[in-house]
Order: sequence, then structure tokens, then C-alpha cells
Amino acid sequence: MSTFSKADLLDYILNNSSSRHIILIDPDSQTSEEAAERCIAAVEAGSRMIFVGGSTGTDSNNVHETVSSIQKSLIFHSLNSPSPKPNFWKIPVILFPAAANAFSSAADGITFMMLMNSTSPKFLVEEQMKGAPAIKEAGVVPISMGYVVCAPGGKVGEVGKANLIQKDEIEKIKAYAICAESYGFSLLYLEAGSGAQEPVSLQLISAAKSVTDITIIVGGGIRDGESARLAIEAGADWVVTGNLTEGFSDTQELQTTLQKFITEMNS
Ligand code: 1GP
Repeated sequence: MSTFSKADLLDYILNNSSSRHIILIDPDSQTSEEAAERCIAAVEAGSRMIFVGGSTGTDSNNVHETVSSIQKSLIFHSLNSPSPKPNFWKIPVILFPAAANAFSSAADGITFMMLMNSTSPKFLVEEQMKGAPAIKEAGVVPISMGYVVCAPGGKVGEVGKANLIQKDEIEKIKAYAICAESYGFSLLYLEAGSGAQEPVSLQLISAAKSVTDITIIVGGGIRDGESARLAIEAGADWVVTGNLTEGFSDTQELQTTLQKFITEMNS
């Protein structure tokens, strides 16, 4: 059951006074203890949301263990390291699933996504249909999201059978953004693929932003604060990083790196 009401969670995610950072945790590439420690370091550094998911190797066991461990750690720190900033430790833990089985009832929300440029009905609506009853039953808040995979696309482009959006396909990304808005989706996620050589092109971000007010998340291949700043300047409301975080075994080092990243991102 979510610790946020649906209205509070949507307000937190959609009504940004400034752009913010999301840390993405892949349960397949770290233990649940490591995931929790990294999340605490990220929150201390200024991250304001936690996504849990990965394109491969996730199932309800490792996802649930990871989400539970992160939630316990956030509660522990809210009790033992109180911050003068209100709600400092009240950070949403959101599932970012590749399929219906990557579910945990301990999450606050789930990106209930349509991989809009997939060529397979599995990623357009079939997995969503399979997962929907459990999400409702558990009281995890679904956050509707259009997910569009842009070149180079990486693993998620392959697994999701995406017809990748190329850098110069400005009219196409505008049409997808309007399509997402017309469906009533809360979010539009422009994805370049985890570990992408190049992040989503700035032209694509600004084209999507120019035609809609939808909240935009950008991720994939963002490794430094300057790239994040440029994505935000182009129109991103949230920037996601995954790989950046997983390279560190020392959490203090991770915290320092993310602090620098977030400061540069917001400069
Ligand atoms: C992947 O957009 C995310 O879905 C994050 O990508 O791992 O390259 O930061 P990175």
C-alpha cells in the first residue's frame, strides 16, 4: 500500500517548482542492501525520486526485496537522521517495470506505461492488462506514462521491439507527445536506452516540450551534470540516471558525485 495518496503522489511528480533528479535502481545488478545504501546516498545528495526496474533479469522476488529494503531504509533515516527540511525523507519509490511480473506491493507507485513506439502489442497493452488487477488490489498508485524509445535505444529498444525515433524525426516526436497528452497520460518519458553512447537529442526534447504541457522525464546515457542541465534547458522536468550510480561501491563517493551532478544540473 502506497504511503502517498494518489493526489499527493501526482502533485509531487507533476507540479515541479524546479527540475529534479531520479535515481534508477536495477534489482538485477545489485543486492537489496546495496540498493538501499545507494538510495540513501542519492537522497542525501538531492535526488527526489527512486525508480526500481530494469529491462531484463527482474521478477517479483528481486523487485519486492529491493523495494522493501529501500522503504525500510527511508523510514529508518527519517527517524534517525531527521532533516530540517520538511518531508526530506518522504521520497516516492516507484516501479519502472519491464513486464507485469516486476511488481512489488511495497512500492508507492508504478509507471503505468505504454511503450508507444513498440511494434509489439505485448508492450502496448498486453503486459499492462496482466499487471493491472494486482496493482489495484495492492493500492499501488498507477502513474500513466507514454514511454518513447529514441535512438540509439539500447537493450530496451531491442527488448521492447521499438521503432526508434531518430534525431531528426521532429514531427514524429511532436505527434507522439500530442498523442500521449490526448490519452491523458501524466508523464512522457523520452528514453535513449540504459548506457546509451548519446542521450536523447536535445532537439527531440524541445520539440516534445513545444507542443504539450505534459511532464517530461528524460533518461539514458546521461553521465554528467552538464548533459542533465542541457536536457532540462531543452524541456525535461525530471532527469533519470541509472548506470552513473551503479559504478560506485563507496556510498560517500557516490554521494559526492551525485551532489556535484545535481548542482551542475540546476545551475
Ligand atoms: C534507463 O533511462 C534510464 O532506462 C537510465 O539510463 O543507465 O544510462 O543512466 P542510464
